Amino acid sequence: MRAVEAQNYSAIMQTSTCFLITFLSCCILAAVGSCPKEFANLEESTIAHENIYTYSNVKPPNPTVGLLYPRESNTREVRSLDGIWNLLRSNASDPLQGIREKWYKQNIRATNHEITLMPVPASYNDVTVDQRLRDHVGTVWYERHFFVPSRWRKDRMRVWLRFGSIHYEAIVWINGQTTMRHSFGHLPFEVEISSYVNYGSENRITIMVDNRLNNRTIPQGQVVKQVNDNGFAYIQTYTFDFFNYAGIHRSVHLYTTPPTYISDVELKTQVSRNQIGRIDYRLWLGNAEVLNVKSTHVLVELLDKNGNVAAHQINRDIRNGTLLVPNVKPWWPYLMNPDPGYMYTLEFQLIAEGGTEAEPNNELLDAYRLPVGIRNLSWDKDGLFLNNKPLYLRGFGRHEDSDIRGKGLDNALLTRDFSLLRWVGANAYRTSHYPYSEESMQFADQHGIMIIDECASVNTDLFEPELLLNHMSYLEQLIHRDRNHASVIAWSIANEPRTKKKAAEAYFGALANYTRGIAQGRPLTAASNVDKPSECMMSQFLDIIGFNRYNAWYHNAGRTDMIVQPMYDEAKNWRDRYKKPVILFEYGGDTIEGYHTLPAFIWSEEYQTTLFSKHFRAFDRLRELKWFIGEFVWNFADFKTEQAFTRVGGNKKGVFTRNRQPKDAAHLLRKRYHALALKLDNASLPADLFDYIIDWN
Ligand code: BDP
Repeated sequence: MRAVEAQNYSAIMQTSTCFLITFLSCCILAAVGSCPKEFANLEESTIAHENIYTYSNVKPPNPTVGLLYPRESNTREVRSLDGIWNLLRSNASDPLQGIREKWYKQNIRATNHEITLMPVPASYNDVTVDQRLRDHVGTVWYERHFFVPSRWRKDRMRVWLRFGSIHYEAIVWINGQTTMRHSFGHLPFEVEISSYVNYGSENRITIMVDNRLNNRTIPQGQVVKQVNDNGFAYIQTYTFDFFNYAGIHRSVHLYTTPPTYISDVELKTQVSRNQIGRIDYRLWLGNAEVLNVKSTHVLVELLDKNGNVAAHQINRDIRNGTLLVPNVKPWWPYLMNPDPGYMYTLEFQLIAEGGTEAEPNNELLDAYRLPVGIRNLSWDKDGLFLNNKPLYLRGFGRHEDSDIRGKGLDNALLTRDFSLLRWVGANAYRTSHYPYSEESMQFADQHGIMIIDECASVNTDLFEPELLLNHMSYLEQLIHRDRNHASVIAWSIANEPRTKKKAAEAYFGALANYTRGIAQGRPLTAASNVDKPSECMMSQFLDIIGFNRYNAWYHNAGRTDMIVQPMYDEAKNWRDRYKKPVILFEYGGDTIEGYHTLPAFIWSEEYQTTLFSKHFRAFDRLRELKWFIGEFVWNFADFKTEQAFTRVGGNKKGVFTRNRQPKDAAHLLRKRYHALALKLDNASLPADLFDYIIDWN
């Protein structure tokens, strides 16, 4: 019954969405390029109720261009549009009401519907006390006004509008005109709005945000219609274990570029044994057609932490180059070197040459500067190496999650989290289960925290070709966004997809093949949760085998005497099957802070501590085998989930509470992580690691 209704609803939605797409496509095409690709001649056969596809007609997505993080320079201005916006919730049974009634054509207050003041960035769900907003399924509308100075037109500036991320689908209007559409959460998108804005006066931005998930979205979900006390309600169902927050989650920026500008930068770095750093760069230019290439050059300057020039170059090739850095200070992870996270600033200046040789009169066309860490990354069948040293990763799976803001970017929280990561001695985390903010990636670079960068494919099932296209596109946008971060050491292409299914094999074969081609010198990994490695249809395509395993929790709950041997055997089974480096991406157990039991009992602080300690024993036996390259606790902090009888106030597997205070296990983990740093990299221990007990001498 539920499934049938879900289909009906999705049919209605697809029809109305088709209408919407047709209506909008003409307006949008100019701004965002071509329409999504169709799948011609889909090859399909059905085996035992499971659709098996070959995917041979799925064409890879077009590469993303642009989207440099907005930074001020002497040719660019950046303004924040963060703050308080107006929010209007559409009727849940009529998500397209605002489109029909053209809410984007006027101030939304003129619609006479109830308006809520809403902070940006933030998830809208938990900010107010309105349950309808918390549990809303469908569209909401955001609106605010902003000024554009007339100076920008006078100076022939291009004006860009950039979103750090919106959940999920977003359509953006400026002064009532459609400018763009983007469908993935957790990723940035932008559009040039120079021809849409009124200079020297007020402008209006209206955004429709749709939080619905279906079989073809990343991640997947289903909307079902269910009878309730008032008739019926639409419910968003999903299998992933975190609350489906929605809204404008990251910052909104208005920024300018000159008419001819640096639109994109790609960096690859290396460190040679004789301490020479190498940066290979590629530049993309906007409006470069007007340039007289013969009389244009790029001035490249690398500044060290103190602002001194470490290397510089004048390059007549304005698209590619190599910069050599003598006596380089390589980027090192936290506790692998006394000065971890060393970041240079790399500046590109695009210069048009004028005047005469005797009296040159050069014009600066554009300047863009970005931080860069210089390091080597490599891997083989036995390990992962940074600056040629083997890595052992100690860290967490995490979530972007906090009280009230939900998944909204919060710099205070970010600062606290990195402070805790360093306190606990972690050197890595996985961005489970979606890309984290660009600001957090910058923090990771600066703190020397290594990142397994995961895309938003969680519990993927129903492996349709259109899903594959979206999945590829998602990874392409993620890799494009994060390729220049020294901290990124691997791409995770999925978490716990249903890889026992036969259909998963061709799907992940095609996905890994595509992703490897754009991987920018990083290995591919993913988190599998199948019991038997031989049954995983995905792991054969990966460079690093990742698995999640909950011994003494989902397996043998209450039995902390059933951890050491099973854990050892399971990791070994993965190794024996795939002959690749192996990492444990998740282990742990829910723990109520302040709940104590002796002897240890499930859900108590003692139980979490014992469970961890038993795992450490297994990890140490595994570490001796060299190919076991990391241990990640699930989870860094408690986080909100959907309402379920298995979750009391959310998932409580955090080592820290949702409010970022330590549980008992945090102190134990801290001792382990710092001890590992001492043992493996000779790091010094924090003075307060062990409390004084007695003078043993
Ligand atoms: C794992 C999932 C993770 C969940 C965790 C749990 O990867 O998202 O939160 O289980 O149940 O399987 O705590």
